[in-house]
Amino acid sequence: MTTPRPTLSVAMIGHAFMGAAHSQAWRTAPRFFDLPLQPRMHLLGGRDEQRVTAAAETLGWESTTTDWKSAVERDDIDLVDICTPGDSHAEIAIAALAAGKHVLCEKPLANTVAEAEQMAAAAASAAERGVRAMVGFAYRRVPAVALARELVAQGRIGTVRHVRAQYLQDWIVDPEVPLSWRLDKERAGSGALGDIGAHIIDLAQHITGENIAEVSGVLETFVKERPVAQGDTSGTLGGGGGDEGATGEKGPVTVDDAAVFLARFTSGALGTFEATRFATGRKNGIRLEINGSRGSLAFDFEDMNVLEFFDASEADETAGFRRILVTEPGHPYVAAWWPAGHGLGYEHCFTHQVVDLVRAVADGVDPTPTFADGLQVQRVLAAVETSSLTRTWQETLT
Ligand code: SOE
Repeated sequence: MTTPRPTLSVAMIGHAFMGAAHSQAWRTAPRFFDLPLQPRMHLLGGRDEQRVTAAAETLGWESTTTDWKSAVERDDIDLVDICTPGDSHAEIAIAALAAGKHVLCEKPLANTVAEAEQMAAAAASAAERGVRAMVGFAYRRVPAVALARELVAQGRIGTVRHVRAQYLQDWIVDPEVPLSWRLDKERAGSGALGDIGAHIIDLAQHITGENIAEVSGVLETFVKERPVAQGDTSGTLGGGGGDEGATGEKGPVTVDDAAVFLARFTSGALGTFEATRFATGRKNGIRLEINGSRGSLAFDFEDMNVLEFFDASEADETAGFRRILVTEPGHPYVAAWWPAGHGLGYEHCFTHQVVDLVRAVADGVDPTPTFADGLQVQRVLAAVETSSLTRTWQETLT
């Protein structure tokens, strides 16, 4: 009979696409990884009682609430998982941290730098009380991405010279796709820039271990108004999955459809970044290529179990980008899953995120990415927006 592990009682606020991905992770993590704490999917928060009750049944949560403010104060909650649009991240996270609850907050951390600064300060203060906070840049936990970071840190590609990063989607190419929260600046803070550009900013900084110091960018909104959907559009990506139907009216798109920017890293390395929802045919194409003085790495999320590696020390006759199938038990996270060659998927990033969060809470250390990491990404986002408005280079560090 094994000794029962202490419980980590979780309240998750929000139950759309990210809520479903996080719920899968809370269900699965303790079944595939040896965790020091036993997550309890105790409370699911939402705005509509009928919807949150149905979601709790589907996603596996014990109870529900439509009042997140009281939820974060409850003694039977240890951790708050925030899966709501960006306009509520700051108020929920700051209240939860003040109440002594650990926090996992979806990306981007906030809708503004000011909010992100308040959140990072609240997290730093809470850490002094042993309360932990993580921002959910889950793609860091793709085994191939974790391997890339290890290889850069080992010096296998030498000094980083170039980072080429793209995040390509096409879910709103059709102008008839209705308005949803991701297309509303008040709710989302920005469009492709913050929603998917945040991911490649974080990945570039995480893999290289270097921060972006200055940027020059341009934002564009190709389709400036869209049908207004009736009912809830918080379903999966793009608002589908809700009960939206067109009302016949049109409303303004208040965010960018695409962001393209240049970056200079603190080391002097140069970056080119593209985040767009108009890459027709690309569904979730997260592509990074990092060129160094002794080699290169390349990754594409649409082929997510592979990392390409060019070792410049190899003789010309045999040199070339080799495809590393990142499914060996010695690769990050893989030993908990399947035999070599069977591969992992999108949902495994979120499971790995929960594993690392639970272990950090149990070990009494700050999980990464921290809210300070999230603030750095927020500064890059804001600098790109300012650069696009002023047509000037903008610094990103404090
Ligand atoms: C929409 O673009 C989205 O759902 C992002 O918000 C997620 O962070 C990304 O993982 C998938 O695409």
